Amino acid sequence: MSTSTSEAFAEKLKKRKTDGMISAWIGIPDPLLANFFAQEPFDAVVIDLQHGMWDIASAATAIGQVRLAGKPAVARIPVGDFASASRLLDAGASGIIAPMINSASDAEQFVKATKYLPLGERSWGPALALNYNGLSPDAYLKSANQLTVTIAMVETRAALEAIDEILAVDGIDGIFIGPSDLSIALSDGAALAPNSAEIDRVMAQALERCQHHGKFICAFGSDGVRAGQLLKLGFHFVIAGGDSAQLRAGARAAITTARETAAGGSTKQA
Ligand code: 3PY
Ligand code: MG
Repeated sequence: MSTSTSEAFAEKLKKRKTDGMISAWIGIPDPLLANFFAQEPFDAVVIDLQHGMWDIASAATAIGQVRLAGKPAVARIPVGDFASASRLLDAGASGIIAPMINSASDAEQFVKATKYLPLGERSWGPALALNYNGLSPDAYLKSANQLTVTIAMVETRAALEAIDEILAVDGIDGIFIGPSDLSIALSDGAALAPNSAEIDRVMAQALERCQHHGKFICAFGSDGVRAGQLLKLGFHFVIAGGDSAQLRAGARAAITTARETAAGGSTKQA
């Protein structure tokens, strides 16, 4: 169940053999919420430790809840918190997203924490990961670098300038565009415009650089429409809004339907 799905996930992304994955994105720090989102037809669930309010123990439990639901779990770490990156892999995450990777040197530090030798210097201790994937310690040591993905966020001017160097780092499997921070960076702090034409242009250029380097590309989409546009562009892994937005939209839709039905308008089931 969860084992093969979670392990196949990294392989599919690395080979870019996917029609485009859509992942949940969970910031509300409740492992059971992660389990509920994993029941929906998402291809993965991201646990966001950067802007979400997770601590490491609740995030580890959430990863278990996602795997219990048969889905791969990915974790986004806080800026520069590479120590947590290896702990979250130990807890069974199939991938780590690191924000604000601005140079080849940042990317190398990130790889050090997430890949075993010879690619990096990940330290040994994958107790929960072994419980979920059923591999022997030796088999896990030999395969973990392939079975997990190390994803660098590109969301600053410096990162855009260094994108080829970041993509060239052995062990960086793909990049993730953060359109909100990128829009703030490109406007020198004047605007939050993650869906602007300028961001679209940068997204297309980043996709082209990833194709050149044979690596995959992911991005945050604020809703389903934006996620669909990114998939159409050729992105391999996208977000269709975070948990709080999706929960509130669902609640709003139910209230609107109830009011319309009570008023004798639409009787359509939600
Ligand atoms: C961004 O858009 O900056 C992100 O980091 C997505 O959450
Ligand atoms: Mg960001």
